[in-house]
Amino acid sequence: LKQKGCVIWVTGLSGSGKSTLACALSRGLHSRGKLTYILDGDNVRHGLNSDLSFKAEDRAENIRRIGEVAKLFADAGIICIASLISPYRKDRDACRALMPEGDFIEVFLDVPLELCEARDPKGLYKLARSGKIKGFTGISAPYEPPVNCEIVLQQKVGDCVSPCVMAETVISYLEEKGYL
Ligand code: GGZ
Repeated sequence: LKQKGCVIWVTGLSGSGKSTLACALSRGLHSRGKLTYILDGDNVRHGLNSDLSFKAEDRAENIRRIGEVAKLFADAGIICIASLISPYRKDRDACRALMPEGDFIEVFLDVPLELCEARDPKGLYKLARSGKIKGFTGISAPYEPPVNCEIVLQQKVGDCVSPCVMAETVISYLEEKGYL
């Protein structure tokens, strides 16, 4: 097997486009003949992590488990894309520490809260503002942006950035680092 596995860790607010980027990235890598697997926080919370809530300790456990599973995929030579809010720096750093140097690539979807809230694809921000969801990231729970991550994908209000273009940025990075 020639493929070297790694973990691409996509972090950002709800509605920042993590799942969309993960899909576009996965498609781009498939078209280059690479095996990928997406671990999406929202999906994994329906199965493996269905016992976990959104309080800080449970988010930490959600992230820890996804980090461990992502490591297994990477060990198998697969490019594992983990997309979850992962709001706490220490939880993300703990996942990074599981991996060999260089094999954890953190991608920050840097999208202003006002843009995520304007999109509100599932109506969750509205519920959070009205107090119907407590401890919602960005509204009533913290989000700690990465300080030294590998890739920052910034969007500003009024920007129109296609997911494919963002995926290509990540793919170029992987090429440069010898993962493709
Ligand atoms: C943040 C919440 C919450 C609260 C439900 N805070 O945008 P979505 O809807 O589809 O994805 C979000 C998902 C967050 O799950 P993660 O596993 O990514 O979170 S974490 O990494 O913090 O463990 C959001 C929805 O669940 N959601 N309640 N209170 N997002």
